[in-house]
Amino acid sequence: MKIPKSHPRRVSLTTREKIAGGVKKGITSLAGLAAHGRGEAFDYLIGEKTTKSAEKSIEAAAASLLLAKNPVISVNGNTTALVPKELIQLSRLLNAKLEVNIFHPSKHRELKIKNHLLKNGAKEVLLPDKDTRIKYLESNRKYVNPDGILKADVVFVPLEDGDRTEALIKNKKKVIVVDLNPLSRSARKATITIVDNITRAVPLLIKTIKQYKRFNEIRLQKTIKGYNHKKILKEALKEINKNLSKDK
Ligand code: PTJ
Repeated sequence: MKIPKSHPRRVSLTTREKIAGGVKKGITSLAGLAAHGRGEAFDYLIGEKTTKSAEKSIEAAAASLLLAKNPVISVNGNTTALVPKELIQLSRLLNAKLEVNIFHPSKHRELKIKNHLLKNGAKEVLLPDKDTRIKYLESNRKYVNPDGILKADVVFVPLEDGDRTEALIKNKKKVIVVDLNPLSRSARKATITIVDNITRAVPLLIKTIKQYKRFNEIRLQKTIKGYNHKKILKEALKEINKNLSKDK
């Protein structure tokens, strides 16, 4: 569908078209549409902009990814439909591997995701290995690649389910989540949570990493130490409250 440039809801509708396109291409699951709708509702509540608390999370995420020895970017059906080029750019900047990891099992969709990323310029995309698992997880997401998530010290997992976030943490990994819902289990369980739309968060993360690349380790560690997870989630909820009580 062609959305007129003048449409007041153009950004939101264009993003929705991308997700619908992901389903048509066989990249995004049908459940991914429902997840996107939930995200849209929370985006409305935060004012469809990157909030102050999200900016702080992005700074901590940038520092943590730059200090990581083996950072991995986990991709699924929604993120591949919405920000394929940006995820590839992020992986190049960090020298981080891209790994397909989906909740709704489908070998066919895993390959579609991989091929879509390759078509968009990725050099390499890892797939889960049926003989390699992480502990403490029952869902399809337990299967990982031995050269990717299994070895990773920091995993970037935009649009996550809470179970895997918890399992990755138990497997001694740092987990950076992007989730518009500050009340979700993934948001609560992650090491760092960015309460923002993936479509805004990833470009801003890229910009911040480019700036932080010149910082030394002490400076980056200081940024991470300044991040207070519980406080950030409280701030995100306050921002929603403030937004709701505004006179429109
Ligand atoms: O491709 P698969 O099989 O891995 O499936 C992907 C989904 C997203 C369907 C799967 O991971 C899933 O079921 O996720 P959940 O548990 O529904 O959680 C998705 C979370 O992402 C929800 O809390 C939404 O609010 C949030 N969300 C949705 N769209 C966005 C978002 N957060 C940031 N940016 C978005 N665009």
